Amino acid sequence: MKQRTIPEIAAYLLQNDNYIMLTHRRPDGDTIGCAAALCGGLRALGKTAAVWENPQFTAKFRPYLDGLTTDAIPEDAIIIVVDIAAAHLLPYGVEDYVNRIDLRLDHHGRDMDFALAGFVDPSAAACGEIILDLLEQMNAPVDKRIAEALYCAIATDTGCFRYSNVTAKTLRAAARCKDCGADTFAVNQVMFLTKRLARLQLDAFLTQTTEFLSGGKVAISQIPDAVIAQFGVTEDDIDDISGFGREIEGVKIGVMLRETREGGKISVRTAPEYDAAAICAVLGGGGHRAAAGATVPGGIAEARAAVLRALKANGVEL
Ligand SMILES: [Mn+2]
Repeated sequence: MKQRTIPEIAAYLLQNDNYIMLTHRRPDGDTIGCAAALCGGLRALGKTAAVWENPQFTAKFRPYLDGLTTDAIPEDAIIIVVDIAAAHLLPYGVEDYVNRIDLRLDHHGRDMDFALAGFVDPSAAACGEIILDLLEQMNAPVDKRIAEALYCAIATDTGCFRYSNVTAKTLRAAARCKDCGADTFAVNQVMFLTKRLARLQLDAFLTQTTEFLSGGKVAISQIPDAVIAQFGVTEDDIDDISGFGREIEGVKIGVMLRETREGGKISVRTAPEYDAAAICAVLGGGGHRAAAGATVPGGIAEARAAVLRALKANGVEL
């Protein structure tokens, strides 16, 4: 990927037209907020733009996407990926586009061969910070709707500004969203202050089944698909579940194991003295220092064995 500057990308977007935004597999608030905001901003500038209809979009984020999505990718469209850390995280249905991604806007400093050109800034807590800079560079009008999409992106990727990835720039970006009319309380209410009973039942299950190792420093939690079915939890209920173990007092490394179609999914959340990305790198995964993930062949048992191996490889005594 050729690294460009924000002004270069702004000039490119202003000169060209016909844009399709792609969001990542199992889309979260950051990728969706970024796609919605960039799409809205480009349209406000008179451009043709749409967000590709990711088959995994969920109900919670649907309001941000209303009227912006398309099922089609025109032959001559310029394809932009937002918050997609690696080629294998392209959404289901567009895997074939892997070698024709024109522009990547992201804050994950990995898989740097992915996309032809773009801007990757690993110091940004959320990709939403980058999109806000880009929209302002283009002099795109940031209205209430765009501001709320960006606020959602930034707030969800920072656990509502509680995580170690938050910088002064992150907080300033949130303030700019508020200046532009974002109803931050309304977004927070949906994203952070509301839980379905099914989620609390899952929390109760995890409370009883989480395994503690290394004198309580390491917590390993497992969510088999059968448990998801039993409680009727949806992806929206558990989009922040990876942080479950790490929130327990004394836990420095919280691990969440789940079953996916690709295999056993491992999510790792760490205290500042440990590096989640390095732990997951042992298993071919990656992410940020405080939050990272990997997927290994097999199911939860294989994922558990793999993460124990990765922890040992990182000097964690079990
Ligand atoms: Mn992100």
